[in-house]
Amino acid sequence: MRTPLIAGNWKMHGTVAETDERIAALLPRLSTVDHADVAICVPFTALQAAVDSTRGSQLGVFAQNMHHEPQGAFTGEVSAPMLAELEVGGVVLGHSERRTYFGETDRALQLKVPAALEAGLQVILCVGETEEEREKGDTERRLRHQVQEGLEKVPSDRLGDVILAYEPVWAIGTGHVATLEQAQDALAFVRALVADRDKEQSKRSRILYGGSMKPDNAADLLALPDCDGGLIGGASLDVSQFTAIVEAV
Ligand code: 3PY
Repeated sequence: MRTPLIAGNWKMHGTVAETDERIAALLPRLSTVDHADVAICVPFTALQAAVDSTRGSQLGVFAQNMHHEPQGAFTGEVSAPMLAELEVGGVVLGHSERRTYFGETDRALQLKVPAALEAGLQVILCVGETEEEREKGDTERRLRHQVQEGLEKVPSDRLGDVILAYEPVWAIGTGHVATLEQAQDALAFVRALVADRDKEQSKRSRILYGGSMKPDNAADLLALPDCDGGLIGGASLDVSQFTAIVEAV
């Protein structure tokens, strides 16, 4: 009932030329994929090229950040209507690298998530605990705070439109992956938090696992009852690895 989504988070990788090249290699490999949605999340400077070269294909294009205001004196920022104007399909919000290196707060995300939806963008809202929080037994408290704040201003009837990505911070870019039990517990907990707001909407919510997902662990993670896809870091830059993950759904 929920179409899985495999989204490649390219982070700060890819000139326009490299983006075109990678997409040209990817598209033929995805042409028979009808069991999952597939998207790439590219740097701002490559968005236009990615939109142009994926037009008419099944490959979606997401940005990796945006400001909550539609316009204004916010030097260096880009708004949701600006992304929508480029025909970008969605945006990743609250990735742990943005939280850690750029001070992105749950309060800021509370404004960004509804602003993105209002502009017609899909949203992947990332949540996840640090290693220290997990060791202290604070995982659920952290996830509760991030999910509740991030969704607070989303109208109830749109809750199921927000894609959530559970990404344990200690698994991002480290090669460490959550055990299947840790991942399923957290994914189910995230869904239960949406259900606290609206049970029916929580059945529509797509919840992804992110954090060192690779071809050799993807099938097991993607088979978890509450896993509706993956947000893929490093492996998404390699066309063969990314395709293998899509095929593992
Ligand atoms: C990773 O797997 O490293 C990610 O950051 C996915 O977003």
